[in-house]
Amino acid sequence: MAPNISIPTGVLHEHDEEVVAKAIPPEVVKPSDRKLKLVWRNIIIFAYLHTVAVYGIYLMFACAKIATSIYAIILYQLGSLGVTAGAHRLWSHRSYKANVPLRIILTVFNTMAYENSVIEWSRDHRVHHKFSETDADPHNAKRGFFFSHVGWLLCRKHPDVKNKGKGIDMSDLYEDPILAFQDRYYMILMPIACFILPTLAPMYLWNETFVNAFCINIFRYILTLHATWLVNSAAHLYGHKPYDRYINPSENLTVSLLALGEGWHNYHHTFPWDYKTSELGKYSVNLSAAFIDFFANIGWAYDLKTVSQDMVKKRVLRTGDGTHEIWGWDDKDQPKEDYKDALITHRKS
Ligand code: ST9
Ligand code: ZN
Ligand code: ZN
Repeated sequence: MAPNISIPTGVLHEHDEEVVAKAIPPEVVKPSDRKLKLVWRNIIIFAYLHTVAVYGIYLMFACAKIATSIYAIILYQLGSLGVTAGAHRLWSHRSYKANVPLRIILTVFNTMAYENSVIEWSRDHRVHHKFSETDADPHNAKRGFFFSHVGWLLCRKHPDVKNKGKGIDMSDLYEDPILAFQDRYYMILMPIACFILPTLAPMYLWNETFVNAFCINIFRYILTLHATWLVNSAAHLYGHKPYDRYINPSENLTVSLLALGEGWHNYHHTFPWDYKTSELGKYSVNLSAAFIDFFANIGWAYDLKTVSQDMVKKRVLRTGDGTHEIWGWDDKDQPKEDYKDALITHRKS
């Protein structure tokens, strides 16, 4: 059931200096706070993983069994679903509810993706939505493509992330025993689910070599990471803004294809409670919605939240950039009154 009120996304309008000044009190933001405190452990680990991943790509074409590559692609999809349908849509945004078996499946998938525990991931993500594009946003896209893509994982967080993040309510997730279990035993569960079992399975099931199985699995992991990170970087920088032209998040098809439907980011930041994270019901560009709909059909997912067409239309006309495919500025079928209303709002803003 769609709620009939618009939830503030916490997004600041670039032009609104007063709002920005209120959100980031001058005493909190000092130029020195942005000084990078590099975490060399992470830099070295990511450099190593990327080198192995590149070798994994070579092995896929040079000597690995085809089954190993197909298996890696399937694991990429399953792990990604643990992030998109799990950590993101179910747990960070509560955009639908899931029964215990589905929550267990999603937690297993999520652990295969190693993007930190659901509780840690969701805390950062709730902070990201509430303080988007400010220093309190863990991957503040105003600090550039590299920082929002991966740089933020290679240095200490800005003090604002921790200070303002303290105010985020996470009690709903701590109360879920499945998530509490994952969080508590993460450093045991994650290596097993993300690295050990995915490497052993091809070796035992179809006699793949250790090197092939290991390197191709690392490639699968790095691919999942980059697909996810692109939502923070590319989808915050490039694309149209049919729903809200005042925010950075944009509609990005390439990111949607790689990230199983998570690149429709202008829509998502405007209507974060929609389980589809997009207006589009097309499963080809939103595999995560297909997954949730499937489980809704068998009764494992329920109370799916979405947004009424009327609410979308009003928002498009009030704050969109004119690129919406139905209610954009150059649509011949659009009633003249709609143009008039929209232009008046345009002038006011
Ligand atoms: C990874 C995550 O890759 C990727 C997330 C991307 C999110 C994308 C979202 C886009 C939308 C959804 C689309 C999904 C698409 C999926 C597509 C799939 C194909 N609030 O963190 P620490 C406090 S992970 C409140 O250590 P440092 C807190 O007290 C990759 N408080 O900060 C905390 O203590 P505790 C693998 C906060 O020391 C304490 O600070 N993982 C918050 O500055 C210390 O926290 C890695 O590589 C907050 N938000 O270190 C690990 N944050 O936790 C990488 C912190 O005890 N991480 N506090 O409560 C690290 O090594 C470190 O976090 C660090 C920062 C070095 C980056
Ligand atoms: Zn979100
Ligand atoms: Zn975002």
